[in-house]
Amino acid sequence: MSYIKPSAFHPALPRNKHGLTHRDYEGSISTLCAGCGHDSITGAIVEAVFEMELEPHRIAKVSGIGCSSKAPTYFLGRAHGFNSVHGRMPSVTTGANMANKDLIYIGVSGDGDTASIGLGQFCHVVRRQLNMIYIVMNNGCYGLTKGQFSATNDKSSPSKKGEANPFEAIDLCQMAIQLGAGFVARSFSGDKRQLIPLIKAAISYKGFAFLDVISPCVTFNNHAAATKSYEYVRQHNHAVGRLDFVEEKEEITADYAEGTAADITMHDGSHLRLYKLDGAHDPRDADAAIDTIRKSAAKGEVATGLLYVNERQQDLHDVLDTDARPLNTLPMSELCPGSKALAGINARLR
Ligand SMILES: Cc1ncc(C[n+]2csc(CCOP(=O)(O)OP(=O)(O)O)c2C)c(N)n1
Ligand code: SF4
Repeated sequence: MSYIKPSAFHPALPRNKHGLTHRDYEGSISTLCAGCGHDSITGAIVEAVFEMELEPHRIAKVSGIGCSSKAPTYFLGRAHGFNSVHGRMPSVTTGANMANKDLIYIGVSGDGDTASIGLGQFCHVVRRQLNMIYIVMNNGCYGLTKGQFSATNDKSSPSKKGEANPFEAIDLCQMAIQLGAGFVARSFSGDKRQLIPLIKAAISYKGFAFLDVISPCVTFNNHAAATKSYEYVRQHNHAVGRLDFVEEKEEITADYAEGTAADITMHDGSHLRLYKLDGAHDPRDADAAIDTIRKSAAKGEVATGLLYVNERQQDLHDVLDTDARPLNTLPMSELCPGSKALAGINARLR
């Protein structure tokens, strides 16, 4: 089976100022489970970049490991891409950005990739204020390795076997604000009306832009007692042996107004209550942003929208006062000062 999309398309498809169609912003066909929230985020990224009329070759996609980290394969097939190591997307992106600051860096990670193995890397890329968009596709579990709890899974939320999670969740948006992120937002994969503008704003932001997107895992949020659940099918149909069956599910969408809350029914019948911030929230106030997140959580709601923005953030290149030209464009004569200059530096250190 080929996952390469056919290149033929209708000649009347609208083209942007670069002569590119929507198709030119897509990637290969997704191999994720049907209905996975990560595919909806992929769709939102394609839409945002197409509408912004960015040239795909000006973008670099970097990810770690996980179903979420596979997602960059499914968008911007003409962009640069690097699928790195579990939890190490931030350091790889830092290296790439140091070498060429002229590209737009879209980092894609999972809640396991970021809040578990990659937590240290996450903290340091935030405090270094790397100019990038960091998207966490947050499903509260390790989807790729069969649904173990991740560190963002809510306390008491049951696993597919019905075991309650005994630990408090890490709130990545609160952490990002505390560590100095300049742009922090939260959204839901099925709410394109909110998500696409947030992605556009994050791309336009100079500095570290963090987007935590709640993204349901259709396969591992199944409740054990549900007759259509993964476990139930396995136990009650011996004919399928140990083959894993992933039932096709519909994408969960949400369309609700600012200043209102929406009750989202997940695939396992559990509920997620989203509250969309309105004009009453001042995103320039970091303390107020953390307060809003905490007060919403205390009411059993997840606050979504632009939580915090620092309009005067310096990025890492400003802090380090690097050359205005990208490092990869400097000639060898400038990059290497020669052995005489090196001998002088060494002499000063003796
Ligand atoms: C160093 C290392 N440790 C563990 C793994 C196994 N592993 C692969 S993906 C993953 C978790 C993925 O979870 P998440 O980042 O939340 O992504 P999701 O699949 O849920 O989108 C783990 C533990 C690995 N690939 N590399
Ligand atoms: S296992 Fe979960 S996170 Fe992974 S592709 Fe399937 S639905 Fe998505």
